[in-house]
Amino acid sequence: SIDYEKVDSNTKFLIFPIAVIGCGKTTTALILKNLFNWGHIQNDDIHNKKDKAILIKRSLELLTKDDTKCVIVDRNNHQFRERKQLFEWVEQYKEQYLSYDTNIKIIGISFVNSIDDLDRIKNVTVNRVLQRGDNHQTIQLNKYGERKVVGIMSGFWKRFQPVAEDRIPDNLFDLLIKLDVNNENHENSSLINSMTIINELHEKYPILIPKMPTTMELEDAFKQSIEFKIPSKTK
Ligand code: IDP
Repeated sequence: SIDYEKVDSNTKFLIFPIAVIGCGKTTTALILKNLFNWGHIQNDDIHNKKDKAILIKRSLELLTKDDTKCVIVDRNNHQFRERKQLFEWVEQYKEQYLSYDTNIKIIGISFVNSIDDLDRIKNVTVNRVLQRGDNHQTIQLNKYGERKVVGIMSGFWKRFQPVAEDRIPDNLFDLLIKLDVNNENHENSSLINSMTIINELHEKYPILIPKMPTTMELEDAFKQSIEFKIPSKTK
């Protein structure tokens, strides 16, 4: 019989962030994509929201590629309800895309781990998002103005439900990695967070990351991701 828990060369991986706006989700995803050629699906790029499961369907579709072992599903997932949805959609659709003997491991990357954490990162994230300006698919400073942008961000703060590892849905993560946005030197938090993710994945799933990148490779990937500009405003 097939051991569905087994990790082997067929195993595929999905990464779900738990975050609020400005934590560095996209920057971190770009670093990982740059280093390992993983897939990256951004909720902000999906305009037709009629089929809500499209986020997971596209992620699963990317996973069908032979050379794509892992996909980062870039959405805030700041509430239990959203995280539960993602797990349900994977269950519901995985057989449409992947063969029955392909198992999927789901990794959570939690950028904010408690309400205290949330209070600590508000300043950093607001400053970053205001500095980001119009370099974003939907939340453009020019269009909304500062008050409205901070208003959108604070909506996420109010609804935020930190990860609760002992209950549904968060106990469904195969691995949960805790990150920090406002570390001593928040100038490079996305670099440090990427290192944490890579270290923990290398340790738990060497099949996914057999060899650690060098410090130089990491720093280059960070630099490129930080400097990344979206190609053009979405129409
Ligand atoms: P989000 O996807 O969580 O909303 P990002 O768009 O990745 O967050 O980051 C928000 C802004 O902060 C972007 O302008 C990004 O370049 C910047 N940023 C992300 N990580 C770092 C960091 O480690 N140091 C400095 N700026 C960062």
